[in-house]
Amino acid sequence: LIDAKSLIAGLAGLGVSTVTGVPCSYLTPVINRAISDPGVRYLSVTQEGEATSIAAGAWLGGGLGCAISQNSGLGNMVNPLTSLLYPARISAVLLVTWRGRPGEPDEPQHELMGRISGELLDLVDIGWELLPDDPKRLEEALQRCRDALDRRSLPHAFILPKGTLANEELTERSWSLRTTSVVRHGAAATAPSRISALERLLAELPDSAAVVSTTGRTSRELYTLADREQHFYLVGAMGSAATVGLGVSLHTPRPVVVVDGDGALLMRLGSLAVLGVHAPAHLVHVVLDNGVHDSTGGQCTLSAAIDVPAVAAACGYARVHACGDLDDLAVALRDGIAGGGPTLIHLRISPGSISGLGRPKVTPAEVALRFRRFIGSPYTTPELASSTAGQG
Ligand SMILES: Cc1ncc(C[n+]2csc(CCOP(=O)(O)OP(=O)(O)O)c2C)c(N)n1
Repeated sequence: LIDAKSLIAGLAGLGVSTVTGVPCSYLTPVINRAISDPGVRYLSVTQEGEATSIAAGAWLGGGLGCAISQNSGLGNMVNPLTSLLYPARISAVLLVTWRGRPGEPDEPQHELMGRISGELLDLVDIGWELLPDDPKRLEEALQRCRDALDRRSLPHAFILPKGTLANEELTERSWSLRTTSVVRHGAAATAPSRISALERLLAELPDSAAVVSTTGRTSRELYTLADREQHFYLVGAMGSAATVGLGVSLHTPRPVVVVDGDGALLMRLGSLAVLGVHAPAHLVHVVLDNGVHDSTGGQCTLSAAIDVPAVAAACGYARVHACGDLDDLAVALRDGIAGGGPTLIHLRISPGSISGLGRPKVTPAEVALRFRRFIGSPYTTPELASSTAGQG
């Protein structure tokens, strides 16, 4: 048996700053330890795909994420693994349990995944090995993981068989309900276009702010308006922009502005709960709601029937603005950038895009690397800058 304390210390030694996931009984000791261990931050989420994109955000923010999952959650991880971490060459550690190991009695729902877990990781080009149950071999396994992360800049996985970890007590605080009232700015006669909303957003943001934009035309329009090192364009991983932004935001005092679509937001509605509860104070989540999947031909999303700002407020976002026009957007952005968030800004926009829309010429891996460098570059909070002004 290995103890969870050594495992967490070993992961922290690899540079893991954030551990995040959904429990599995095989993982109980490691989660119980991660929750209380001062060496890492643990984030409970609603779904393993969120854990994967938070881990991606942790790397983009200059740290390293470890996403933990029962192997039945591998399916939930596949989308961000294949369409975000793989193309952007983002390192992460995965800790995946091995329910349904062939030859071990287990529940019927684990049989098939138990048989294919290793092959599934092979298929999605993720290196892996069994987590050793012998403390002496743990160090070597962690060293191999470090080498793999350095060599490939992709996720590397440990598969955790039953009974690998010694028991660990659970000390956890519970969450309390926090709801906010929505600031409703009033409806506009005509909804602005996405490009004009993005133009206004760029005009309002301080240069220190990082921007994470959702897949499809939002990222393409943002890129067309201005291609800057502080932009991270999601090329895939629909619905993951907010959790990527959360992972980034945990690693930097900079404002992090997520630009989302209504279809993408609704695809991962659980993320609103994750952001509301973990409450990144400098994260501003802007939802440009055109009511349709504009990028794929304009089919309706469900958003016309959903009060997105009310959902965000019920999930614990600290500030929520329902905007009617671009001036409201500017007011709400200034409010969000000031901190005290997370802030959700909802703006109804008109469907459609500009003609001659470009696609990023920089590769996702280049975008990721320069974004990570940007986050790590010197940053002084505006308050600090003014208080030290004149000191030469
Ligand atoms: C998992 C997944 N399903 C479907 C798609 C195809 N897809 C790309 S963009 C998009 C529409 C996104 O809609 P929304 O977030 O409302 O943004 P809009 O296109 O309206 O700007 C879809 C369905 C995808 N990229 N990933």
